[in-house]
Amino acid sequence: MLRIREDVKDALNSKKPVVALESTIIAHGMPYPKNVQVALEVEEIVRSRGCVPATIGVIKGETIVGMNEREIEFIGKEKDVLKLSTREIPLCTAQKRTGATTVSATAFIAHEVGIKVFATGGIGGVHRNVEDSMDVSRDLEELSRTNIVVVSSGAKSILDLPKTVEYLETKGVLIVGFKTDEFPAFYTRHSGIDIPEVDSEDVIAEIYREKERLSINSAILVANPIPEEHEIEREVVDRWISDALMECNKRGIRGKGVTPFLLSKIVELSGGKSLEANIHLVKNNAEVASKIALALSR
Ligand code: PSU
Ligand code: MN
Repeated sequence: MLRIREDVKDALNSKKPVVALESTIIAHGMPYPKNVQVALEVEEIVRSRGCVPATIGVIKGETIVGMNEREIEFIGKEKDVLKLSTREIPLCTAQKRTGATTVSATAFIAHEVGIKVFATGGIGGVHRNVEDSMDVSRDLEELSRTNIVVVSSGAKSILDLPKTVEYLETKGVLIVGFKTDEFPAFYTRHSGIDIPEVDSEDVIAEIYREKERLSINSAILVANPIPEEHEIEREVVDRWISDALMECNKRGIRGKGVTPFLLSKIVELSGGKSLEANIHLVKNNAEVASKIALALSR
């Protein structure tokens, strides 16, 4: 059971630009009602750039590509929403349940229907205590076998960023910095990790085409740093993160619960400051993703 919204279907048929958006950031990444408001504003940004937004999620067993306003409100408000990585899509649909799609599940579904560009906030990655937990996000594995462009502001330093970048290399995921030569660390523009820089959406479109010619079927991860004026100082972020991680360990939270717990704890510890930064970077990613989608449709 798959439903593609009419305007998304039309755009895909006529090779017009579409930008996929994930729903875990709505259901598990930001508090209600701000989450719904932001999701709708992000869609508006994509539209205003001449692209069609397609927010992806599962509602009562139906996989939806291009959720409408009512559905976005529902997934943002409802308490009993599963967090879906790719493997849990059938678990959710078979039982007619509601689930929000993470980067892995969104990329998978978007690619299935022919969408080439996907905007998000941050991707999952290798967790800091990976030696003990073996916690490596499914996002990385899915990006290694999905031919799609993902625009994100890097990954949060709740993760081990050097290991995350190494893992992506091992798995053959090309990372390019959009007007930066450093992998961005979500709230901050800098991580000290070098990546190749590209300076325009046209170059990214060309890289995508070259990759298709070579039949390399992995993702391009476009690392787009948070705009300078919304960046938060490194020391401040580090404090929130280490406090949040400590609380997470103390409560014995593991597995899928870790990322949502840390995100909401950081919002709490920062008095909402982290949320504001998060919103700005997501919007900025939607803009860049729209430009890339346009370049790919030319
Ligand atoms: N990082 C963020 N915000 C998010 C997520 C990650 O800064 O909302 C979400 C994304 O949906 C991502 C998922 O795909 O968390 C990764 O979860 P996990 O670490 O359990 O793989
Ligand atoms: Mn995990």
